[in-house]
Amino acid sequence: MPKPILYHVPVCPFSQRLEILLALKGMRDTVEFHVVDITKPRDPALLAKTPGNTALPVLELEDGRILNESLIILRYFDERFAENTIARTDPYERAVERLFISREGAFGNNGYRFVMNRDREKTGALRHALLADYQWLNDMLMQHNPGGTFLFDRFGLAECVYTSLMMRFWFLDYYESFELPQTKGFARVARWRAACLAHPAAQQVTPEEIVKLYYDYAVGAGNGALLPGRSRSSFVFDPDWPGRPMPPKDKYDRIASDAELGLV
Ligand SMILES: N[C@@H](CCC(=O)N[C@@H](CS)C(=O)NCC(=O)O)C(=O)O
Repeated sequence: MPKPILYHVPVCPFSQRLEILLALKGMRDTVEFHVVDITKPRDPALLAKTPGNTALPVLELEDGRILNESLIILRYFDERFAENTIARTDPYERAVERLFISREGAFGNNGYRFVMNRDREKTGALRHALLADYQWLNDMLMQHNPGGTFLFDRFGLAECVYTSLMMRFWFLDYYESFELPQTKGFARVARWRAACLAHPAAQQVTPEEIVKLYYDYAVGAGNGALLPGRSRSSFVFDPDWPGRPMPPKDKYDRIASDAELGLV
């Protein structure tokens, strides 16, 4: 039987959120996954499916129709495989869930801008901006479920969306020694974050994998782009990340070589 095909980059947070949703629904096998290596020129046949857009994930339905944007595909999966709905069904809760999710783009951007920065003068402001996002999440969680763990009674759509981003932010723990302040103002979001990171449906990536693969982001190059003096991106599939050493942390001072990163 034909299945929908998801063209994706497994280490990308926008792909992982879809994997988390399918795992929660127990439906990973209903979708065929095609892995794309973004360090290589893109297959023209794939590019032709999404004119004007190169970003992944891209979903191709059995009849050839295309969808992109992870949040759109997320809801499509939830509605199409509706036996076990993950989004809230009560209209008010649905609205709160949407509001909570509405900040994910800014949250992701703030984390990525922070890791990619190499100007020490800007570090404080970038840290501050990300903490303001966590503060907003803390306030939302306090308002809607102060004594609980998740936004509602279980790991839901909001958690699918944010967990994969918070897992990418392991790169901030490593390269920026970033941690949430251990204060009352962040206690609720810290509890939520810990439960999200530990959830069994969200174990597709590890901190070691993220720190190694995202080294190039930490020195300013995203999406598989090549840095000066380097012939390979830290995003390459071969050599695979488990065999590579942990990257150096001195991102403000220099860019490590292919050899030092175990890429040749
Ligand atoms: N807003 C998009 C973002 C997707 C995105 O940025 N994907 C990255 C990988 S993490 C990508 O495909 N980069 C390669 C490219 O844009 O050509 C979504 O949520 O799906």
